[in-house]
Amino acid sequence: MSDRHYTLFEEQQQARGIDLEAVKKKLQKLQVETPSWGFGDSGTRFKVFQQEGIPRDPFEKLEDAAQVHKHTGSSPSVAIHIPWDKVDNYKGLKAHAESLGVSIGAVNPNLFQDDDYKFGSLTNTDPAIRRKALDHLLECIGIAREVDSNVLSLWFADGTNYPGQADFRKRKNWMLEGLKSMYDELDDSMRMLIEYKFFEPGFYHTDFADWGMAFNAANKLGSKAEVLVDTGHHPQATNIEHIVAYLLDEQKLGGFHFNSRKYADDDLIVGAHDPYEIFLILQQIVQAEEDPDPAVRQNAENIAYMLDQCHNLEPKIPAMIRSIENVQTMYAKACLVNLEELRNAQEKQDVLGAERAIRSAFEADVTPLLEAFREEKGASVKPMDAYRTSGYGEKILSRGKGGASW
Ligand code: AOS
Ligand code: ZN
Ligand code: ZN
Ligand code: ZN
Repeated sequence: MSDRHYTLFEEQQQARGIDLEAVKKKLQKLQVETPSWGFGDSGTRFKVFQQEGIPRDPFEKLEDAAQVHKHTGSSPSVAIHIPWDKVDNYKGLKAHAESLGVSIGAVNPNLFQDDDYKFGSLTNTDPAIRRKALDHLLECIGIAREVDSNVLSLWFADGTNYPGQADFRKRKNWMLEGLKSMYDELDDSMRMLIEYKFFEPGFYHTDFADWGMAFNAANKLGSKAEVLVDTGHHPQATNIEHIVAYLLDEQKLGGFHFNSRKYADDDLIVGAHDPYEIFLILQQIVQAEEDPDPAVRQNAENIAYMLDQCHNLEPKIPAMIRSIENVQTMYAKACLVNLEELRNAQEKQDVLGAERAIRSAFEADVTPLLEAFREEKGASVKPMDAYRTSGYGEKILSRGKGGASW
């Protein structure tokens, strides 16, 4: 790329000891999955606003997701949710994805929208309901096989509202027992990611309330079970990058659900409210990618990055494009930290020097780098503009209102 902005940027980074070619190589490998449910209508408990042009079936969701990848170059797979994306022929769904230049990623079971699960799924006191929940998990393993996916993302709405409502310890053991039965059915290439969330829909307790509980279960299950960090699932002020570093060091960081939160599990556009937080999370991963320990490096390479967002007011496809761009931006910045400078400052206990090593990377304008990277990748240099002028947004209006919703 001969653009003078890029050349200038490259010189500036060289002077900071950063090799931009190496950064571009890392960017090439970045893959952030979009969620099929994020293309459907969604809302709050007060109202689901219907938008025009919403996909009417899982096939159209994949078509919309393919647009995001086409323009950003970094979202080649799509997570599906069963039964929201239930079809008669999963091989056909997989083929449709491939014809669009994407693939099917994580399979997400649904253990929260059936009346039977009112008082818990795998943690229900009724063994027949626990069995039903397990059967659904096993069904999802079968679907994963058909669509050639290696990831099962597990989120349990299981929890309670009042003290005394249920026996914490019994539920802990039922949960583990169910997960163990699922674990035993996984293929060798598969892994199950255990997501935690500190509240909601249970407001008094949730069975996987934090990373420690998910981590403990994953450890007991074995190497095919790992922790999924949803950035929206922590109390205010939680140091998520610390959790990330800890899990990487234990080789138990399975994946992410990226999104932004202000108050609760808001599922807003990642990087929209606190870009520094997502930068700091990704910076821990960049450090792990360069770790002397091959096991830590391997964990960092195998993280399943996913968005888990619902765009209630804004149009869905541009919101996904913006989100992927935000991750690209923050990852690029994270790669601009001079790790040697950081280490030296840490060794010397130079607090401000270390903090500057981190912050100076965040402050860089990486636009020239991202544009060069996308051009080389064959994506759109300016994804949002390219989508807007592509005519796709107008074309899908013929789908009308009343498309898929969660
Ligand atoms: C719920 O709060 C979680 O973030 C889940 O990951 C959930 O599975 C996802 O929103 C789709 O149901
Ligand atoms: Zn109120
Ligand atoms: Zn999530
Ligand atoms: Zn959530």
